[in-house]
Parts: sequence; C-alpha cells; structure tokens
Amino acid sequence: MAMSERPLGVLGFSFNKGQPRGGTEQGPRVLRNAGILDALERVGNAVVDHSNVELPNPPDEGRDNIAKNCRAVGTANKKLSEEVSRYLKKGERLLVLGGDHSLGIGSIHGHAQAQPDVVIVWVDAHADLNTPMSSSSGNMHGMPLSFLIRELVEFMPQTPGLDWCKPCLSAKDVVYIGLRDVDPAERLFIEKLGITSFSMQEVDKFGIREVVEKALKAVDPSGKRPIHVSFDVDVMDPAHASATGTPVPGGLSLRESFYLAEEIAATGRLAVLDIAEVNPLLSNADGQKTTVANAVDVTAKFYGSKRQGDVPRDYVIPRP
Ligand code: 6HN
Ligand code: MN
Ligand code: MN
Ligand code: MN
Repeated sequence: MAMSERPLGVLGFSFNKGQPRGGTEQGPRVLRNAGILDALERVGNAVVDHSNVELPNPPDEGRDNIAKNCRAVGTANKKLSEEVSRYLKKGERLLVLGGDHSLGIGSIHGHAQAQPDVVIVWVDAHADLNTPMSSSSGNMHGMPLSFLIRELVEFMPQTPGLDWCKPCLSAKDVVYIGLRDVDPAERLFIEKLGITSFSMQEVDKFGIREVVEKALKAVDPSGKRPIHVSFDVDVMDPAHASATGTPVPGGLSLRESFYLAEEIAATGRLAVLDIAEVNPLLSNADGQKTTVANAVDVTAKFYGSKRQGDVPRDYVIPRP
C-alpha cells in the first residue's frame, strides 16, 4: 500500500524530563485540543488516536549521571520505541506528539527496528547531537542523536537507563535543516562524520526550495526510502513559535516551514513525524496560542493540507 494511504496512528509522548522546564508534557493535550486530529482527517487521512504512551513510574535517579534524568529518559523512550515499532509493523504511519525532544531516541530507534532503511530529516535550531560528556547543560533533549548514530560509539559512556538503545543509524542517513545554535562538539561531529547540514545560513543562501531538494537528495538519491522527520518547533522563528524551552532568533518563517512540510508530503514517503518541544507554560497567552496553532498547521501540511486549498473528502457544493 502506498505510504500516504496507510492509516495514520497518533501517539502522545507526555514527557518533560529531557529538559528542566515543566510544560512539554502538556504538548499532546494542547495539540489535540487545538484540533490536530480533525485537521488531519479533513484532508483524507485515516487517523487512529493511540492516546498517550503509558509511561512507567520514573525510576530513582542515581547521583552518578552526567546526563540528567537518564533513567527516566531511558525507560520512557524504551516504551516509545516499542510502540512506534509495533504500530509501524502493523502497517501504519505515525505522528508522535511530544514532549521534549529526547523523544527522538525512542521514536527513531523504534522506527529503525521496523524500517531499517529509514532516513532522518532533523528540523531544529539545534543539532541535538551532544554526547553526555560533551553536553554543558546535561539536558538529554540536546543528546538524542548521539545515542542513535553508529559512528559515535567511541564517544559514548555507559548511560544508566539506555543500555537497550543500540545505535541504528549511519551518519549519512541524517540531514539537518534550520540549525543556528550548535555547540562545539556538535559542530565537530557534523564535520568529522560528514553529516549533511543546512543551517539557516544555507536557507538564506539557497532558499528553502533548494535546501529541501538538496537535503532529500543527500540522504536518499534514489528517492525510495521511508522518511522520519523530527520537527522541533524551535526551528521556527520565535515570532511564530515562542512557547518553547530554547527559542533562538533568526529561524524559519511560517512560509518556509509550510513549504518544507508540503515538499515532504509530496514525496509520499513520510513514515513518522515527531512534533517536539511545544511548551504551553512558556511565553505569553498570545505566544502560546500562535505556537500551538502554527504547530497544528505545519503538521497538517506534512499530511496533505495545501495552501492552494483543500477539499475535504465528503464536501458537497451547496445548491439552492
Ligand atoms: N532541543 N545544545 C544545547 C544543549 O543543552 O545541549 C541546547 C539543546 C536544545 C535541545 O533542541 O531539543
Ligand atoms: Mn531545538
Ligand atoms: Mn547554545
Ligand atoms: Mn531539538
């Protein structure tokens, strides 16, 4: 069955322990309340809401961790990985509603178990490639890719809670779009490993159109492999997404975000989309509203809603 005809499962990951601010655990709830499921159904997706991943009680954190809350992050993501892989094997596509971006660990790990030829499009102001040892914050939402990329094993310490997570990606399977706040080790890893990266400098230089085209060609010249997009709402300019924990000025416009989503939709190969880091407790009332509304609108574009106009499946023109 063509990818875009598969049922679209929705999985909430109500989690905040990958970073210090409360609120990201409310992402799934506010996105559902804003009508994300209707918006997806309206454009013809067979949506199945699997509700939120049931998270185990948080285990006691030892004092030994350089990666903060690593046991909680590890056990929650193990559960997420199992569910993602199970639903994909049943033949669904999946939308994962975060939750902080540590969810990339479980979402991508689970995806790779079901579809080992997956390619990753990481859309973020940040590279989220720190190892527990290179991170200066200790926040695991800045580390997910380091647990997943094979070429980084020599830099990875044993991390309590994450022993189950064996790296499942090659550096060449990953492409970045939107970077503008990259730490020194992350920058060096990108160079050493040859990870394809389109920072905001390249978006300015080539325009979003060429960036998306080059990005998709770089990870999969044949254009046949399933795509996993991990979309951190902080990739958008804070004018459009201020209710998030680590906003960085100079981001994607709403139009650039829509275009990126529309082009990914047009590939017909989007298998999993993560929407991460919506935090309805940050910013002000106006910022919270626009962040959530924009996250919903961008998500709908990833699944077939078009700026040129949509005709819902059951729409009939009124007659006198
Ligand atoms: N995010 N590079 C910084 C850190 O703490 O490692 C920021 C990470 C932001 C994480 O985008 O999900
Ligand atoms: Mn980010
Ligand atoms: Mn920084
Ligand atoms: Mn991120």
